[in-house]
Amino acid sequence: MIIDKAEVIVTSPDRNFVTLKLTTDDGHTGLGDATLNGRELAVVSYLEDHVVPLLLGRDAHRIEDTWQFLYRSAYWRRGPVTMAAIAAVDMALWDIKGKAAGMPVYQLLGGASREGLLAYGHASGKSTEELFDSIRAHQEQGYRAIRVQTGVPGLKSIYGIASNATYEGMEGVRYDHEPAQRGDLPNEEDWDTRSYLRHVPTVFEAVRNEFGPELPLLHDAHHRLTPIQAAKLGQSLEPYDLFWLEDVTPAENQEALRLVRQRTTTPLAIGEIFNTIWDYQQIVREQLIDYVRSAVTHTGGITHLKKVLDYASQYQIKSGMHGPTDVSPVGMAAAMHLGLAIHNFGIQEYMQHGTKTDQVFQQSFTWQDGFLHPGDKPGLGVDLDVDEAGKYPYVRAYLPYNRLADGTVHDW
Ligand code: GCO
Ligand code: MG
Repeated sequence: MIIDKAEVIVTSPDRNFVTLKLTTDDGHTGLGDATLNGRELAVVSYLEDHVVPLLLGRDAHRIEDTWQFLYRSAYWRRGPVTMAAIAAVDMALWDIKGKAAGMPVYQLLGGASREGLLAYGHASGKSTEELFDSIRAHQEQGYRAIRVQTGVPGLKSIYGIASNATYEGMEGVRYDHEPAQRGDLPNEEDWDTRSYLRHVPTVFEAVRNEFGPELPLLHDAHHRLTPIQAAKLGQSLEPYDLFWLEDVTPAENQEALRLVRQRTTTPLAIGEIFNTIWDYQQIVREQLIDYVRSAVTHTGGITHLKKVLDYASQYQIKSGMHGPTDVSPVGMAAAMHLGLAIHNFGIQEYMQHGTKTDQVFQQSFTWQDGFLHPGDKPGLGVDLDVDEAGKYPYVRAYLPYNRLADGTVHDW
């Protein structure tokens, strides 16, 4: 089973997606997600200019060997561009192997460890009233776990708030951060940590009073706090029993989480911008986190993320794979197969793709009563309609960024 064709397909149905399609000499095809939000074309070039020539003529069955070859032969290791490109190759090879075996990928990973994957969605509102409506709309959609983000008094715009509050069926809801502004330069947002730290606990108090103690609630601080501020937030949220508090400090400094950990029992999740097992080395060994947030797409594919999660499992740390709409349906399918197979699954983030995206990518997963399942089609279970994809050319898009009141750039 020799790889004899490798194509990189860029399409922008509701937002940009980069997909690698591999074809073997015996006619099997495999898809891999290589989407890196806001820097998509860097991965396209990495794949087309540097990886595709290395793939042609290789045995498609040799997944581990291909991974090690691409990783080690580059010499310049790691980083989001490299690891997204390797991830796409890895996913496409698992897809091919599944199709060749006539089995869904989760069977090749050891079979199902559960019936379905508990998933959480993103509720948000500028006001408490809007937030409550959004939580109810998510519950009607079947979500049994909900991330809560709100506006902060005095701030104009803030990460994670839907800019269009039409919640019925959630069709048309757009979050500030997705898709990144299309065809434009990045939006500038504002930030004030003290107002945020004062406001957020009052929101969670209101949500608990309205929705009761059972509903699993999550919150994302999006890398904005210092360790001491993060510790303070974790403490102030303890009465509201969060499922997790995400990305409290910037991801570069693993040690920052020590101080946070020593001072709060609020569970911590981190890792959506990590790309290798080495980014997790210290925080897993020292048990500084509870959930691994990496996406299959940004962490070297199924092969590598499985190693991260197996390592984490020794410390009772669970998965909480990243699943925003900038992970394509192919990347989401890979996450679902991996999540179904591993023992230490925690929760899956699930934001629904738009209708145009669903027309480009035909998917076999199911979403029922708050649980996802990748389906039983051989491989990953996703097909890409190339003609449909061709209708939507790439649109340059940036994520927003932050400045403090005095003009200083702050973590977004
Ligand atoms: C999340 C993330 C996303 C990121 C986005 C950037 O928890 O889902 O924080 O919303 O901001 O993936 O491209
Ligand atoms: Mg996040």
